Amino acid sequence: KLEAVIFDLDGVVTDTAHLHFIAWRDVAQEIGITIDPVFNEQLKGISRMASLQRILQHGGKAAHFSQAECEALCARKNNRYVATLSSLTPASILPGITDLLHDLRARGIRIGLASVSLNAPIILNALGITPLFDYCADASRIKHSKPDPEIFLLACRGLGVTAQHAIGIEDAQAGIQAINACGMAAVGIGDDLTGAGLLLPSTRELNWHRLDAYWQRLHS
Ligand code: G16
Ligand code: MG
Repeated sequence: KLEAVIFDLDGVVTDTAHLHFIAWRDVAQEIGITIDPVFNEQLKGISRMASLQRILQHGGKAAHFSQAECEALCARKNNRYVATLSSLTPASILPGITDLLHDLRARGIRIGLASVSLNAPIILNALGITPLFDYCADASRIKHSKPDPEIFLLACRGLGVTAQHAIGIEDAQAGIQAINACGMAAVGIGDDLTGAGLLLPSTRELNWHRLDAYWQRLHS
């Protein structure tokens, strides 16, 4: 029986990926590294410090910055990013998500959030949907970002469900890997993801009926 649905935040509930990209692009530019939207795909679901490490590597500057300098660069990126979050309103929720959240609640299916973003609580508040989530995994409590399953397992534990009774929804390849690694059923949002049992081009196609049909198909 399906007991819970666990959502990724960035790219599934709202499109903060673009805001992360703008902030990283500007900080990278200041240290002489250029990043583009294709490279940005690799930063989805990856923690702040891990993102910086990938950017430095990409620019061939991995050994150029001390730990303290890296922390300062992360702080600079986060300040820029957080400043852009004030643009988020309930209208920033991706299509289909609000209806799905209400349909899940009406059916008694528990709702969780598995975002490695330390800013997730601010974002849910800005979107006005904090009360719709039964449990949000606290990103400050995990050691490994996606593709490690840690954040999804933490969400399952917080919801009081086992991974075998839950569906995870992700837009990043690292996120799909994390869902599969804990034995949950994976729903992918996007067109070039591998390993998702159900792949939908956008959240517009995401609804209770499709999730239910997917679950029935897996368990028949
Ligand atoms: C999100 C984004 C990542 C970002 C991470 C950490 O993960 O996809 O690009 O680096 O959060 O965010 P912050 O710097 O706000 O702590 P997720 O798990 O929501 O896809
Ligand atoms: Mg995402």
